Amino acid sequence: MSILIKYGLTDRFSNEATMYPELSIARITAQYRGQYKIVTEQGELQAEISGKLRFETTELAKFPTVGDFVMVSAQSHDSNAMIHHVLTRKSVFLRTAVGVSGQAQSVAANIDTVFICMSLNNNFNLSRLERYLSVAWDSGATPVILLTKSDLCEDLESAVSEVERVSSFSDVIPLSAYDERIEQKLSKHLKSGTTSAFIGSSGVGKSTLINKLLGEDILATADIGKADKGRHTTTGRELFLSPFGGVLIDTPGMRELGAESVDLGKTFDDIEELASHCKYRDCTHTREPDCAILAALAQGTLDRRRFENYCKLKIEAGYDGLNAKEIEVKKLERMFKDVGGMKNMRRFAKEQHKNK
Ligand SMILES: Nc1nc2c(ncn2[C@@H]2O[C@H](COP(=O)(O)OP(=O)(O)O)[C@@H](O)[C@H]2O)c(=O)[nH]1
Ligand SMILES: [Mg+2]
Ligand SMILES: [Zn+2]
Repeated sequence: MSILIKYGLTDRFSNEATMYPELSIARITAQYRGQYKIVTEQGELQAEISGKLRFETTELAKFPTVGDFVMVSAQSHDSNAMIHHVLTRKSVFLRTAVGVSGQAQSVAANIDTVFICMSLNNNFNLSRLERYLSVAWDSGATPVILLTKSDLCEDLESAVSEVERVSSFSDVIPLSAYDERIEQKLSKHLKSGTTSAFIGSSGVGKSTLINKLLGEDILATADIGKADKGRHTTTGRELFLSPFGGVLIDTPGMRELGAESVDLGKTFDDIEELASHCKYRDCTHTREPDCAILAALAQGTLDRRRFENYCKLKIEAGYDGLNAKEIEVKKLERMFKDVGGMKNMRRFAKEQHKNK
């Protein structure tokens, strides 16, 4: 099998690549200080962005990132390969850049599955989980919930059912790093050629799990600390091929991912469905007569904590009082805040539409 197919190359990218017959296709496997590591059919190479691509890339989020498929020209003897184009992304995780612009910056691209990791001891928090789910659905990847450190949980069954109640569209998988054959528990989601990212608070066991799935201790975990400097600590900027199939990415914590762009409809489908039964279309669910949400809260069929978290995320994302269409526009505006503005936004909206 071709190397790149193992690394997740699909027809969608191969077809787009035919637009650049003079260049070769590659996937970015790591990024560090303006330098990239890429994998091509010929193996691993160092690469950098061509001057033209750098000049033409006006939005931070469009710069090549880990997971991108790119078009490169081969290196001439002892110089780096050049990245000339980024192929259209299937999904992307964004975070707001620190510093001047506040523009979104991409963390990882072309992820199929995002494993949201929450540990079953002190990290268990349904509101935080709902937040992760909202960001994950918005990225274009499919979230799967991993309840880690199951060895530390006394009542696994009720923990799992509590989580299932707030995540109707996602698989929920409890596991422990001490389990035999973790790869089998995740086999449905770790197919060869698929890319998975692990997100979750620091300390929940992401790196430990990824090491198990890689069959060797490649990533630094909390246990190793400073004693072993050889291990990778640059998490989030590197992807790895698992011997069990699939490509794995460790990503930075949620504090960095932010909740500026979220998909609440998928995470809170029950609430949005209820709201559609309110008498007034612009019901604020605070005091209106015939409000389906207030009724459900009073009856106890809708959990108050969940509803309050929904409202909080809506406000945080700036979606409060907006309908679905207005939210889409808002997301686009934010992406192009201080760059090409409306013109870029329309072009992007068109591309998105074409890719659907
Ligand atoms: N009891 C228990 N501890 C675990 C498990 N997985 C990881 N840990 C411990 O949790 C700590 C944090 O793990 P780490 O993989 O560095 O977490 P990360 O920050 O999410 O990458 C380490 O001390 C691990 O040994 C597990 O399944 N059970
Ligand atoms: Mg880690
Ligand atoms: Zn209402």
